[in-house]
Amino acid sequence: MSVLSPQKRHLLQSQMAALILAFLALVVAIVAVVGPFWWYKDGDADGFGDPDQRIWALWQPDGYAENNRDCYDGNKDVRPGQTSFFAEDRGDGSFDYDCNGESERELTQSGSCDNGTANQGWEGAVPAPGQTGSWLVDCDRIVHVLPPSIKIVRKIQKGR
Ligand SMILES: [Ca+2]
Ligand SMILES: [Ca+2]
Ligand SMILES: [Ca+2]
Repeated sequence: MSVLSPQKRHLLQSQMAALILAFLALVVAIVAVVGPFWWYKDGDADGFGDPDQRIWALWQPDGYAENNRDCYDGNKDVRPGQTSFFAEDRGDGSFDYDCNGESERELTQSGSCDNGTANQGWEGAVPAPGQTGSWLVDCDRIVHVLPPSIKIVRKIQKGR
């Protein structure tokens, strides 16, 4: 067994310290270039992750997304960019399907009957998403009866 001289031991320690510093610099460079290393749970597999459920990993784990933009991870129809409308709430009572923080309604116009010609739309107040209302579709002129009678149908308001 050989014993290192103090000079050789000092040189070896300096080389080890330089090696550790180089390794740490490499890790920092990889994180800066390759990132992100945070992954977000994508329980409904719509490609958008839950901001409240994240893990750290070098590679993307199964069931996780790179982004944290899913506002409701229990429904794959709820995601940023959704443009469809739905008659039922997304699962938590909300109709915010496109994750912009608001429930939009598909139909907002009011209906009217103008000299027997129907301008299609809701009769009365515009119902909330998921609620039904009376939708004016036609005005029937009936001889001797004024104002014209109104045909109405029930229609479900859809929201997103
Ligand atoms: Ca999701
Ligand atoms: Ca979703
Ligand atoms: Ca919305």
